[in-house]
Amino acid sequence: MLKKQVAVIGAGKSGISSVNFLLHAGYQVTLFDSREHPPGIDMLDTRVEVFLGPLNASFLVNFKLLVVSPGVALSNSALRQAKDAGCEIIGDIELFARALKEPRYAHAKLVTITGSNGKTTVTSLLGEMANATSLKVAIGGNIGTPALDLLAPEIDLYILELSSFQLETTTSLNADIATILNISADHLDRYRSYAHYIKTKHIIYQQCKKALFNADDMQTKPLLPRLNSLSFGSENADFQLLQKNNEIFLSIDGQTRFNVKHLKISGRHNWMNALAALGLGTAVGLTQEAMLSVLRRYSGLAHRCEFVKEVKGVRWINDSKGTNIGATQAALSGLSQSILGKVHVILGGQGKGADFNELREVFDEISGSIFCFGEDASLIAAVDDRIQCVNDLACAVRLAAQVSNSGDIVIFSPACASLDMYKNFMVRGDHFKELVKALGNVHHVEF
Ligand code: UMA
Ligand code: ADP
Repeated sequence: MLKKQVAVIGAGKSGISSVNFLLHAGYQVTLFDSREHPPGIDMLDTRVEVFLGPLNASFLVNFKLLVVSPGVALSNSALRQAKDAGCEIIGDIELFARALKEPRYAHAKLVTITGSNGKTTVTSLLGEMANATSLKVAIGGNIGTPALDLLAPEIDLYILELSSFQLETTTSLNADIATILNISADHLDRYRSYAHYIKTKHIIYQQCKKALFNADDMQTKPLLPRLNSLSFGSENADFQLLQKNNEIFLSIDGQTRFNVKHLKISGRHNWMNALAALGLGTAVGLTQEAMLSVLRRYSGLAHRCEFVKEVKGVRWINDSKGTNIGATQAALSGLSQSILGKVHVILGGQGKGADFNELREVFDEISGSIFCFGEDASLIAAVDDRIQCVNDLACAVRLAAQVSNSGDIVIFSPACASLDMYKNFMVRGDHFKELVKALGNVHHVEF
């Protein structure tokens, strides 16, 4: 009997994971990648036929099922022609969702997390909370490990971070609880409009048993009125902030549970992330004891408002993962009020079609200097006369060191993707950290 044929598009992490899953499930797999020499291609199972170079519709139409990687836009003309010819287009998350219905996996619960910002923080925080119980937990998706690589009969709880790219090719998630943490403009170079981006985020709620939305951001509220839902937010929510004796607490159902001064992650946006994790954890039955003990010790992830070093009284912060305007707004908001000195900002990179004028308000809160670099530096500089364009990150760090004084903060929160000058946001953040650390060494010589 002929084996069922599937095409996998993209030889990155999710593509290779899909190939392995499909081979194991008995499919005959053909792999396509638009690069001429994708790394690791020589290590592939010899049963897989590989086509490299631009996607060709006349090849693709021969397959009933195409499994497309999240980095490949569905607007690609070859994919559109294949779809018009009747090919089914899905992604690795849809393969995962279908597999999870198999009897050997069906006992497990699934939490799915999306949003423009805070996804990785909430996913890892919830993961630590779940790991503090006796449950067997698997954490993956956009955060790093492809979802299909997590599948195992012994897992009790899957926690998936999902990007809008992954949601585009997903139709049957069926999560026990799904959340959209917040929505602000991002990836507008990939979507027809902001409304299209929002609609894509809402795919996460399809067939979910319960939704958790952000009461401060009604764009996140499920559109299906009868969907069983919970909310988190500053006020009027199931998981909200409460003030008591001039202190702020995270609360559950109106009961104060955790004083935010005990959180190691800073900023109001992280209070929201903590509330969201409490909401998701409660919905899947984690104990409050486990969740609150993790909140007390969780110190956040690298490249997200990460303290790097104090040099001559100036504190340097790496927020390289601030890759859109909403993230940079959250990172900068309130910083000036929390310190005696000035806040200086370094930003820039690829703007992904964003309107940088939206940063004007938060720039007005800041009294320090602003330096920008990268592909869209001129668009950023047009927002405010105070902004100075420089050649690169090294130059920005050097100038920021010259203008800052003891008691100030310098934060690198790019509001942009890194791909114009770096492999990814981590390499960019590591470069910033290196520059700051070196600055400490030469400080007494140069200044
Ligand atoms: N490719 C093509 N044609 C194209 C575009 C890409 O053939 O038009 C090929 C590339 O040559 C490459 C492969 O596709 O070989 C790359 O696939 P990919 O870009 O989908 O990346 P993966 O390695 O599969 O990683 C993906 C996610 N990447 C993207 O969504 C861009 C990873 O998220 C995720 O961790 C991983 O799956 C596992 O689930 C990264 C990301 O940047 C961190 N996500 C974006 C974000 O967070 O903003 C959405
Ligand atoms: P994501 O995975 O969605 O990109 P991360 O948790 O990695 O989110 O955080 C990325 C950046 O977004 C952080 O560096 C911070 O600047 C900002 N951020 C984090 N949480 C929030 C939030 N709840 N609201 C707005 N911005 C946030």
